[in-house]
Amino acid sequence: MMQAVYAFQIEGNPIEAAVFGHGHINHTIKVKTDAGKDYVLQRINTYVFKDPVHLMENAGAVTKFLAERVDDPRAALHFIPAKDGKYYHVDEAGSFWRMYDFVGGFCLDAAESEEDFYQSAIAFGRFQNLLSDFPAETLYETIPEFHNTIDRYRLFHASIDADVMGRAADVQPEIDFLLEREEEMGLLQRMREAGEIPLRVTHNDTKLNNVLLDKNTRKCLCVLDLDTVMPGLSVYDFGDSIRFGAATAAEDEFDLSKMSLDLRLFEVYTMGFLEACPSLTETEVEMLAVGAKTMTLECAMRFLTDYLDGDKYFGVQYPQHNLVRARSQLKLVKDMEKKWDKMNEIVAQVAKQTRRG
Ligand code: GN1
Ligand code: MG
Repeated sequence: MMQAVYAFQIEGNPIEAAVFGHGHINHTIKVKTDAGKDYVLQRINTYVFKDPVHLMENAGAVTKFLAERVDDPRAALHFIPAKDGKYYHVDEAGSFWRMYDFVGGFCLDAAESEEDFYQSAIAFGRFQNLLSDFPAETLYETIPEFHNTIDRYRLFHASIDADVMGRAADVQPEIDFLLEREEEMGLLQRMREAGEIPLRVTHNDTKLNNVLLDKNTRKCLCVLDLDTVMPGLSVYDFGDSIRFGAATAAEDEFDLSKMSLDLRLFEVYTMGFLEACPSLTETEVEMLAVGAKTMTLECAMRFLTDYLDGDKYFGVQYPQHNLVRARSQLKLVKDMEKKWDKMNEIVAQVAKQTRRG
């Protein structure tokens, strides 16, 4: 690890290094130097991210673009180049490292107030808005077809047909529910192909815990974890935040009666997102609720596909874990269908308040 620290262009000499945060994917270390500087050093998980060079090119290009457009230097991650000028270092063991400035602040795993959730909406809306004239097509797809719902259905069909674990018969109601919505859930993808909604830079992991908040003001500073930054649709990012943050229960809640959509939180997030991202087109705004439903249903389908495949992608703590997750997400979809008109009314009303012309 020390070899990795010295590979980067740091100020001063390292005097302290300690494991930092509780990420499950990358290994993170905080480094202090005798010049009074703090850095974050990360080893990228190359099992999950097969193409770390392109991943870092994406992250480097996006953060550079952001840094040129914000006043507060803490509002964009600042990667430290290695001594060879690249934004990563490969050590003798083949491990892949990167480093960025540590600017303080904190992250939350769950919102403690509406204001916290609002701040995450501002952070992701601002991220989207600042990148609205970034050429999205120049970014690499770090995970190809990540939110191509039509392609996710193709994989789902293949898993049902293969039924390698013999689990399909027991989950027929869930399978039927998903298949009944196949046509409807391809809508965003078809709109994207027809050029009706623009290709954007998307974050793809728009959970509250990827937002850095200021210690003193508790306001958002910036968005973290740029590993899945890719070309995509703005409504995906909006939708995934709703799926995770506006739900009344955890993603793997067993008691389905606890799972529903909190309309107040939906409204709060919509307000923050639209205020911070005036560059969304009319059509994108009209599709926000569709984005929330699509991301939730797609996530349910990914969990169920993995359950049918024998739990190869998502980590599981018990044999039915992916099925429990799929069912909780499907319950959330059902609740969205019940509240569908209300969701769209909220979007229209917030749009009227926050957007002019
Ligand atoms: C995975 O592990 P985490 O929370 O960063 C997944 C997301 C899913 C999420 C569901 C790269 O994200 O797409 O929404 O699980 N990330 C990847 O909990 O597949
Ligand atoms: Mg993540």
